[in-house]
Amino acid sequence: MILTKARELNGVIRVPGDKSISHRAVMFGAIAEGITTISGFLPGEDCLSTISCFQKLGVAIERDGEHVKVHGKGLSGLQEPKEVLDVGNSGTTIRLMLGILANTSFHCTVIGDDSIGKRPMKRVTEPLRSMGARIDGRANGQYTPLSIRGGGIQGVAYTSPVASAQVKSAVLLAGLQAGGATSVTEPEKSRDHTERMLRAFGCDVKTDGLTVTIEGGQELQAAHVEVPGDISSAAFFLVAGAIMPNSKITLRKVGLNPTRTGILDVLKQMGASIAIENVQNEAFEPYGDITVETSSLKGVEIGGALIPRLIDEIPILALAATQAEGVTVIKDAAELKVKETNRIDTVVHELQKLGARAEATDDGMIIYGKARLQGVQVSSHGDHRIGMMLAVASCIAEGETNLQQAEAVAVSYPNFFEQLKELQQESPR
Ligand code: SPQ
Repeated sequence: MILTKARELNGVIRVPGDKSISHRAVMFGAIAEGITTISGFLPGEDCLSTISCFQKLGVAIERDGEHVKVHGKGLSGLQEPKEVLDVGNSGTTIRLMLGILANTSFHCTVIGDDSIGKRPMKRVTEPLRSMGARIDGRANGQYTPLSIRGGGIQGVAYTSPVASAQVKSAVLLAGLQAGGATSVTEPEKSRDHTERMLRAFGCDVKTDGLTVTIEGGQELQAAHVEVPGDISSAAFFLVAGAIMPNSKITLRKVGLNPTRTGILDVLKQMGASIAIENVQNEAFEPYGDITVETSSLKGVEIGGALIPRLIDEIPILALAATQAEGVTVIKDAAELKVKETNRIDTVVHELQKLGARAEATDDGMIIYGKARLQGVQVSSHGDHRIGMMLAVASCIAEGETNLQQAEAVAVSYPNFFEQLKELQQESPR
């Protein structure tokens, strides 16, 4: 895809539904009693993989655009699939689904694309095995293909070495079906969509600091889920609006769950002009409208407990750092190495191609501002977030940027390029 430098970005848009919440709404609806309805569902490839896997497990799911109806089967109603369960590119689908399958008496084989084949699965297969699930797979259950036959699982008190919502959720979803209580303790707090949604489906889930506990044997009751906009998708336009001249962008109904809003904290600290309005707190996930305007940014240090609150936004924050005065240091983010790509290496490599000064470190990166970017051939490497970061970079880069594997953005943001174009065509403010 050939992208050219933009003059300014102006307008009001609604970003698509939150990916993490969309996945969970389908999965929890599938194992609940009754019919779950979802509005604002993200029709991205990852969430469509979740629908397809649960359909293969015998769940009737109807979708009309962003509206989804899930005919719940209850906790013990899933059926042995006749085909392999293919999660495509989605880490959330495979890890949470393994937790759900940990107590089924039947057999399943789970696969994904090349990227999924490189992502570590022991972080979930190990605790699930310790609960009694029988899981096998390549490299002793570290990589796909995985095969699972659950049944007879017992609660566990699990201390996770990583702050990961996928690990926490997999163990809690198994715990829901296990004998006794299950608790998960993490080193830092990861996103808490699973805990919030389980409560919305009628479950008792206790949170005490970094430990979450659930009693086995609870039934989920179908619910209506309204999915707010995805702050991880909004992040691309938040940075675009801040680094582009003469720009003002408003993003409507964006999820503001505090475990996800690290991007807002950091952009404000960098000096970005950001206003949040119309905040709604009654739903189980808060949301509001965010407006960003052209800003002068300065470098910052990002690490510690902030990292899980913005882990998926680091690629686009790195681009913001190339346009900030001074140095930005990102540390404690080794988890970036096991995402859709090694996001430390791909971000640094692609930004360097565009003329930025960036260095990879063991657990993050160092970026020196302020750089004048020059359009060249770049690649998403099949990683949706790298693709969108590079598309935003093309708006400020001189000349033409040739983005390879642009189609990867459909994983989480199918109408990204349309909205980017829309904002370029709005009349100046
Ligand atoms: O689903 P997947 O492929 O893992 O997607 C990513 C992303 O960038 O969209 C990570 F690559 O988001 C994860 C996120 O990094 C989604 C997620 C969730 O919904 O629970 C949690 C985070 O991963 P983790 O490993 O920290 O739990």
